[in-house]
Amino acid sequence: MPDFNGALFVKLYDSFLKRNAADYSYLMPGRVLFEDTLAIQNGKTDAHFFLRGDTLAGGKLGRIVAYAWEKRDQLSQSTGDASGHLDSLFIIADTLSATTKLDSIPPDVEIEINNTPVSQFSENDMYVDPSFVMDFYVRDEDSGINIGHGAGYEMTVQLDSSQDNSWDVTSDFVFDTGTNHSGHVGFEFENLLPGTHQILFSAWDNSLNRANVRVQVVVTPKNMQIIDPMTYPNPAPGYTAFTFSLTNDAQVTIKVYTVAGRLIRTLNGFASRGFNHFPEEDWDCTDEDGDFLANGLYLYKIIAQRKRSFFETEKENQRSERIGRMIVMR
Ligand SMILES: [Ca+2]
Repeated sequence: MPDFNGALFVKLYDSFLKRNAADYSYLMPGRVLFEDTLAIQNGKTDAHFFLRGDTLAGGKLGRIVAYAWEKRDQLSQSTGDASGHLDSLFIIADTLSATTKLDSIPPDVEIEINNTPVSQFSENDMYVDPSFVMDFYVRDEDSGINIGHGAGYEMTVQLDSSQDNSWDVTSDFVFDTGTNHSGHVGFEFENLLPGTHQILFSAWDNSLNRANVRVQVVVTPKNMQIIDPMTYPNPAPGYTAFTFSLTNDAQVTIKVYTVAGRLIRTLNGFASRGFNHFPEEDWDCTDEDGDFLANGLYLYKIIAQRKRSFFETEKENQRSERIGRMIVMR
């Protein structure tokens, strides 16, 4: 049909293999060698793909199935969908052919987290909520991306180098239309524990070169908390520091008051998730005018405002305050 324009889904299977059991024989279906959605222009399409001969079962019972649908606009009349299949394909590895270019370069992988390319934010910004989506865009110029070589050559996502947290995503991989050289796969992480996580994505090309791409993310809990606020030393002999732990990296403000409630000093800075000694070089117990505080009891308030992750807008539960007492005794 020369006026047919649309798309063709095509799937090629390796040959059925005859297996013999004790008193009967049966046919094992062949695995998928190639699968793609191709653009049809004026009734024609073509596909090129790469298979390694030594991974083929081979035989006389290969199959190809195809389904075509038309790209319709509302004004033109549809010529309808079409489907077809071909059995008994002869599948054989051409081991004599040496025309294939040697490919020793693994696929190139680009990663997005919640639709933002990882390359677009600095390492300090790799903060994510406990649930997030990653997309892996894979490209291989020479031999194309491998989705059909079976055990040992899967496309995988692995969390924290754990075999128990390794997922085969090969069947979710989608080629870009009309090529087996590029495509992408998405993966959703749900409710990861707060803290640092390593994510490893692996993909093979058809010459069996493997790309391993690692990303480190820091999962932050939703609620900002200040834990165990204290001063040390206390009483302060003329210097002291505020110590506390945080559930998230935060902008920190510490306000020091007299017992009558008069604000006499404000300290600002950043503090990290985990234990903090603030300020790093201690505070010399001076007020805003640079005068030493008189001996006695003081109150302080620590305010931590969570550093927002790259993706989120300001939320109420990202701020926490704690009040404490300290004594100056020189
Ligand atoms: Ca390659």
